[in-house]
Amino acid sequence: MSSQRTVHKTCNLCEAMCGILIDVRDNQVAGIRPDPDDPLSHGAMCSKATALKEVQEDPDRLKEPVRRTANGWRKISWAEALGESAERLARIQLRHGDDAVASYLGNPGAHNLGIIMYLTLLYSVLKTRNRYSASSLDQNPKHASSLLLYGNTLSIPVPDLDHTSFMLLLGANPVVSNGSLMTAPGFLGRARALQKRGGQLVVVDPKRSETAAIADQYIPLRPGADALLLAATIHVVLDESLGRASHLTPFIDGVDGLRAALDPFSPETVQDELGLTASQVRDLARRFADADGAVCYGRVGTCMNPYGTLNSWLIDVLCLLTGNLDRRGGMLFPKPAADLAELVEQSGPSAGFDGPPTRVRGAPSFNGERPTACLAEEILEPGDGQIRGMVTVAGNPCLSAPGAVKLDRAFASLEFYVAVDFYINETTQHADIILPPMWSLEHDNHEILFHGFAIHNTAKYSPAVLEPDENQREDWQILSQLALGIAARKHNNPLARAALRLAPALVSKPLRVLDWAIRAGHYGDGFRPWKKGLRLADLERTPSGVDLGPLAPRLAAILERRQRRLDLAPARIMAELTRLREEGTRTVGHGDRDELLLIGRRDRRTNNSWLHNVPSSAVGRDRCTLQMHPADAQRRGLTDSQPVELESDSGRLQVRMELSKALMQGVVSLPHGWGHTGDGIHMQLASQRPGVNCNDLVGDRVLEAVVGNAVFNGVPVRVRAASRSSTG
Ligand SMILES: Nc1nc2c(c(=O)[nH]1)N[C@H]1C(S)=C(S)[C@@H](COP(=O)(O)OP(=O)(O)OC[C@H]3O[C@@H](n4cnc5c(=O)[nH]c(N)nc54)[C@H](O)[C@@H]3O)O[C@H]1N2
Ligand SMILES: Nc1nc2c(c(=O)[nH]1)N[C@H]1C(S)=C(S)[C@@H](COP(=O)(O)OP(=O)(O)OC[C@H]3O[C@@H](n4cnc5c(=O)[nH]c(N)nc54)[C@H](O)[C@@H]3O)O[C@H]1N2
Ligand code: SF4
Ligand SMILES: [Mo]
Repeated sequence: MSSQRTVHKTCNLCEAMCGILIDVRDNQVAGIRPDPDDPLSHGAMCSKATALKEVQEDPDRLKEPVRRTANGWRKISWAEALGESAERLARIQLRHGDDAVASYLGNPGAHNLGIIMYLTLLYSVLKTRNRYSASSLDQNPKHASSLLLYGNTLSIPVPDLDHTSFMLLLGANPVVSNGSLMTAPGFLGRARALQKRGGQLVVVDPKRSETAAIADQYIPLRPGADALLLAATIHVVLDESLGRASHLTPFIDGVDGLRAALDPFSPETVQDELGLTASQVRDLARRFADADGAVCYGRVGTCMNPYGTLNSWLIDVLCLLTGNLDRRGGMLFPKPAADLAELVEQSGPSAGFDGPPTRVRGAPSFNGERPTACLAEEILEPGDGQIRGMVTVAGNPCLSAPGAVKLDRAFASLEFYVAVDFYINETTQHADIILPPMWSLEHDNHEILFHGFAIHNTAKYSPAVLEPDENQREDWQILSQLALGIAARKHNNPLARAALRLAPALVSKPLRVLDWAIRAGHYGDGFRPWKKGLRLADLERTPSGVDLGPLAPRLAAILERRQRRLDLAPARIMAELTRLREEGTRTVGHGDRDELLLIGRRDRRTNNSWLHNVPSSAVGRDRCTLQMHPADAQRRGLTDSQPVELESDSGRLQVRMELSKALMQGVVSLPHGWGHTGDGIHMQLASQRPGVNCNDLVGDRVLEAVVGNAVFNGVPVRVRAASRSSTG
């Protein structure tokens, strides 16, 4: 590589997929700038992009495998690290059965083509039913709703943000998060453009969030009440015949069943519980139905919720009934160059809802995975199928998952644990061996998942920026070698040995496999060399990305191909509506007058739990504070900046107060991803500003009903002045 150059890259830190230009001098990052020519992001970039360089240069980042010993961490060779990890995991499985080893995949895995491709190999070797991931913390309800409606967990419609004239947004704060399951770089600019062309943004949230602050209308809603609001809104659409026929009408079944199930949810009936007047709901429904192109979008606030799947489903059905599904300006299905939804479909039917329930409490599994909120008990509870060995990849569940204290104890008790990660953090501190992969600047990539959720069709190749050290490995190399090593030990017979000797030669670089996926995809040549079609080489030749055009209606064709109809009265959803009628939305609270409901928040400079060790995020005011409305504070005699004690049924912690009128009364907010305490972690900057872990307060008992998603929001807490001023 020459000593001075500029590389076109896609930032992999969040789902927005901003195109960036990285100036490189002497194999170091000299600067990071937005790429104005990227056909998706058009020069959008946030300040967090700096962290790409900072993680690269972080002295705490591991580059070689380490082993935990009585005298601290010791560097070991890759051969030793991989060999011993394979040996120990295989031994546990041979002795105690396949389920005795679990895997957990964290959020950054979704951005890493190598992980997406080769984790499957590891899964196929481990054959364990104890598979867990961050998906059951944040988005399985949406995947479940898509499976119910469209027959594929990855067929998720996204807002046609650049053409819509009405956006109803629930439980998301894209001005800060930059969007999720909606890849829309530069959300703020796009929202302003929507308003400029006469459109409206309406935000429903317990907090006047940064997104609500720019909205045309802000509707404060108690945590967990979305299902009631959505049910009542659709009730109005059906009751007032506001629905619109569309090209999808011939595909719809079950409207009468839905109408009957929604009967108890008229705005007049639910208004007291909802906390909004019937006329507010009717007005919202009418404006949504009247708009020339409307989108309804809900994210983590609607998923991390006892009614997550129901919410996600009602959101799509509201769009469908008002003629806003699969139309310009409404919700549309992206058409990516390498279509993961179709690749997954071709590899066989999804495990969907059919997996066996969990061993200890019989919670549902979904899509071949068990709820991460059940992980701790599956490790701690003795018996057949108890987890004794663990592989984590790009995850930090001991901070990120509910019941964090218990999970920490569970991880500490494991017989053997190997982590694929480059930080020694709250979770990986418990590992016996850590296998650190290269950082994203050191390898090439293609955001195969998030192109599938993008609001404009593009395809981009993201090359390596810097030369790695000779001894570094990529995630896919680590995962494939670990998988083959385990297979060799589990299937120790001559035939398997011969096959496994050949196997490493068959393991291809992920980007080579991607080329096949692109050629087989919507824009490819279908492997007919005489036909012109998109290839990986075209992406490489167009460094800012290939523009594949705006999203366009395609659901009817998808449904025809899948021989599917749109069922508006599936049993699982009907059962949820019955539960909503019988139990209401106050399932999480105790009705204690002193109680407040805890919700989460995100901060511009961080990313979940793992960007607190870079200088740009470790500056400025304390961001791990408890936000509370001044009236709630006054009632308790609390003041700004005061240390308070926060207690839930699951735990207790001390934190500093921050008065904020943005919150509804009765609701308090604490960010997640903090709590970098203890001697075990090796993240110097993060340890200096540890904050507290809100998941010490979030218990693991309450689950979303259909898929067992974690319920982080609406947790009842009690707050009082701290007895001593020792806060996190
Ligand atoms: N209370 C509460 N809890 C929450 C949330 C909330 O809103 N409230 N949000 C939830 C959400 S949405 C999510 S997604 C989860 C996230 O939960 P997790 O995915 O479990 O945790 P992260 O904090 O994202 O940790 C990511 C880990 O991946 C490592 N990593 C980064 N890049 C790479 C890579 O390229 N390869 C490998 N192998 N490792 C890498 C980092 O070092 C870090 O250890 O947290 C959830 N927890
Ligand atoms: N800067 C930054 N960006 C991130 C991340 C980060 O940690 N930091 N994390 C990334 C990840 S993994 C994800 S999944 C996305 C998430 O992206 P978003 O879904 O946009 O998540 P949040 O920003 O947490 O916004 C959730 C909103 O839901 C509200 N809320 C809470 N409970 C309820 C409820 O019951 N009903 C309703 N209607 N609203 C509720 C909260 O007040 C908050 O405003 O962000 C990604 N981007
Ligand atoms: S918005 Fe997300 S993708 Fe864009 S620069 Fe910021 S962190 Fe990176
Ligand atoms: Mo997430």
